[in-house]
Amino acid sequence: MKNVQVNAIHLKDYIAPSFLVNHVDLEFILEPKKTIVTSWLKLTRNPDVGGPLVLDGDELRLLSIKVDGKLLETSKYAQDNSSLTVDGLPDTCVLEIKTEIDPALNTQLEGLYLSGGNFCTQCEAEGFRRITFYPDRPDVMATYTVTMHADLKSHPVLLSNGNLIDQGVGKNGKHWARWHDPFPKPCYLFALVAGDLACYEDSYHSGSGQDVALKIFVEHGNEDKCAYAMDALKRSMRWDEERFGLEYDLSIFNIVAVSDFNMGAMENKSLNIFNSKCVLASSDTATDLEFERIEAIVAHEYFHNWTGNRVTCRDWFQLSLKEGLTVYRDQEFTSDMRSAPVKRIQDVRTLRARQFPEDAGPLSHPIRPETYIEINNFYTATIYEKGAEVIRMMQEILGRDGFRKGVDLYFERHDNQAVTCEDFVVAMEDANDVDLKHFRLWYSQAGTPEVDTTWSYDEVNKSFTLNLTQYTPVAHGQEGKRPLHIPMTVGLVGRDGKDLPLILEGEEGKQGETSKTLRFDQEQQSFTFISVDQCPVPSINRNFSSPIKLSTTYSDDDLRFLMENDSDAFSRWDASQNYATRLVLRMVKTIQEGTELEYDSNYAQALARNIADETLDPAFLAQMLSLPSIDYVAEQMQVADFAAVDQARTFLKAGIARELYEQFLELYMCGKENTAYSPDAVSAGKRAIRNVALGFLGTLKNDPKGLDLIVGQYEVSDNMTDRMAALTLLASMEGEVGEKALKSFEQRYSHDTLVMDKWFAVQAISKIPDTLGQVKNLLTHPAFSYKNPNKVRALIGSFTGANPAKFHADNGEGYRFLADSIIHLNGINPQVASRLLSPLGGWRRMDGNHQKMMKAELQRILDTENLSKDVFEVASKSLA
Ligand code: 0A1
Ligand code: ZN
Repeated sequence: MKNVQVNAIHLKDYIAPSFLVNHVDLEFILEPKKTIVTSWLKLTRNPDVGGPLVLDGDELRLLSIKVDGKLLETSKYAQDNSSLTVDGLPDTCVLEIKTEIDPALNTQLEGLYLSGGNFCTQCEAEGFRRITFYPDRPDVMATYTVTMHADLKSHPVLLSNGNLIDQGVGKNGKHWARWHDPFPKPCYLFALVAGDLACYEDSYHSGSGQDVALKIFVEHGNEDKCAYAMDALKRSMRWDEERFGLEYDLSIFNIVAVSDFNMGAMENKSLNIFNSKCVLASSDTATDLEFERIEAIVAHEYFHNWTGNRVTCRDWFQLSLKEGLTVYRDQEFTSDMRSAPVKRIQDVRTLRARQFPEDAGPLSHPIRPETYIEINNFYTATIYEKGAEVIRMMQEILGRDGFRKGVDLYFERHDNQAVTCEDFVVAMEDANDVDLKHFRLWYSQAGTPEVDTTWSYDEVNKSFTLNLTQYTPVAHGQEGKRPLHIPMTVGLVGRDGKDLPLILEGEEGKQGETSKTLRFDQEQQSFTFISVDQCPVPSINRNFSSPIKLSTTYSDDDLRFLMENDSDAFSRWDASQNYATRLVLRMVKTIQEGTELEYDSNYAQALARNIADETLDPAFLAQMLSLPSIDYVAEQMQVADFAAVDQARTFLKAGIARELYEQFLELYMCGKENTAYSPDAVSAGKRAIRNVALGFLGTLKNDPKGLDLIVGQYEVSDNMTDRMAALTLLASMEGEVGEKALKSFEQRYSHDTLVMDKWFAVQAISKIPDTLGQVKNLLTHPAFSYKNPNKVRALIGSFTGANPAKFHADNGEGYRFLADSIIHLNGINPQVASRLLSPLGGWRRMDGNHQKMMKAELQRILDTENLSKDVFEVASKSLA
């Protein structure tokens, strides 16, 4: 490591701020290379805490400081490269600070920067300190008045948080606007936008009769791609009133879409800033999945208005307080808008693909971490997705009404406060008069619990006993794991495929339930059901009631039985995944032993019975027919062998395609619709099943019919979902057919930067022999830029994160490519660089040869001059 100043922050060191800020006045004179920021902070000493005022600052040029209007002598303050300390201040005063910043040079995209010539900000987590000196911590909450001056011609739109209270035209072609936000907020929710933007407008009439002006600002020419996001916003506003009784609290709500953005979107008070990828959609440019994602992200950011903004986090260790809860809320919203089981399946797929590996690897941390070096590295699947699972378990334990009572009490107690995860759990406890002390362990203990199950049926006593054992593996830095309180939902499926009534021993009074949530909170526990008149197949962890890894003694027959009969859609799908994973792993062993692969047709037959079941929702059937990913299967191995998994999975897929050829053709033909494209869930489900069928047909080499269908679909489809599904298959075909399609796509969409991201990604995940060579060539394509996070993720991220068989190539060139990319990006955008790193952290699960190469690349990254904190933290933890 060279030139890195490492300073770990610990939760146990939390102390309240020495000064509070009651109000902030900000003035911006906006110029791309030289912006002058003046702040007037109305300060009050915090009576509980002594010490000087310490303000954070990063890459700021200090011009002057005044206290109550008087210039402060230089001896009264001290400055280093990250802070400004002012001693001897009166208990209340107004501190005036003038600074200069250079937005044009800001390639980190934190603080104030330029995107396509427009000024915009990103302050979470610690970007505000790159705008002005300030106590940049979420427990300092203030009201804001913001005045900005800019060139009228080039930057006609001037926006900030709250309400527009004044505006005018100045001299020399300048104009100005003043905004006031009446709600106290931490500075990470501050936002400013100045630019030349088109506006798509609508309005919302709230349940209590308030009118809210809704505006989406986009680059000129994109106005026709805002309708879906706007509709999603209005549905979110209505849903939050109906489900949680939460109304919007201002008369204006703005969304701005920018092309250069590190994440998906940001919930700044009343001025959400979005990655344009998460707003813009039309049938010709966005896939069904992207429409769904836009809906979810618009909802997520809107829901933050209460869970995050009105009640915020005391410190960044509490990040899951707002993120876990808000993800849970957006998941519930999507379930209500679309198919609940399909949504649950998609969320579990994400959790298993992203959070489980994180929790089993070197970056494992609890949903409330205890230490970090760079907070930007903690916007993780654990904080977000596992955090949402923890909230979901509370709702499972308390019931929907009990959960709602807890949420109501949380807002009653903590509105306009910065609080902790503990405060949320206490509100749940107090509102329901329950004790969740044991449950709290989910907040502090890292790792995915593993639950082993065995069962027995007592023919004589007609009882069924389920034995559960839990164990959480020792994760990085956390020894001595304790048993968790796991809500485990189970059912018993009878021979006729119907659920049996459940009577738990000792609870004879309760009858009629066919699903029951058991309280499993010890290392080992047995649960006996009585009056079970036949030997059932148990259905365990229904609807994924807890985020665990389940190991069972199911026979292949049991899994097929559940695949065809389980009334719980999630468990039915999970049985299918489980079975397919088993088959692929068996074949991997065969490949490794060098013997001939054999195809087992039982799985395809169980799928065939699902295809024949006309009661199934097409969107669900599409999930049933989608094999587990290469990563997921490899994750189940002691030593991952991606090449063998890829080979086995392809063999299985082709076998199924051959066996169910007629069914897939029929699914494809019958699902054809002649109506115009609509992004709604039902239509999307129909396209999903057709494209899954096409994917199977596409695995059959030398099948001209399948190829004709794919090429035909590429050429005639009227929407991006179908076009992209076909292009993905074609891009993995060597020779002219793939090249031709890629060329035509490039020509058709070269003007649309978001669509070009798809073009980059589809080539990065291709199976052709020299995918990496292709990716390297594309780095010099005029549409590619290292400065644009979407481009980097589409091309580099897709190759290293979504093409495991190529990334782990035996010659190590995939690893070298990733390390080179990270080293290059470290100097441009450390956040993006560090987020790309995770695939290298998986070295422990590889064989000795791959391990050596991966570790060498991590070391090469660590040896880089001027390594950012972001990259240093992830690389050093990955190697440790
Ligand atoms: N709070 C936003 C996401 C976000 C997080 C971090 C960022 O910079 C480090 C930017 C945005 C959300 O949950 O949507
Ligand atoms: Zn969020």
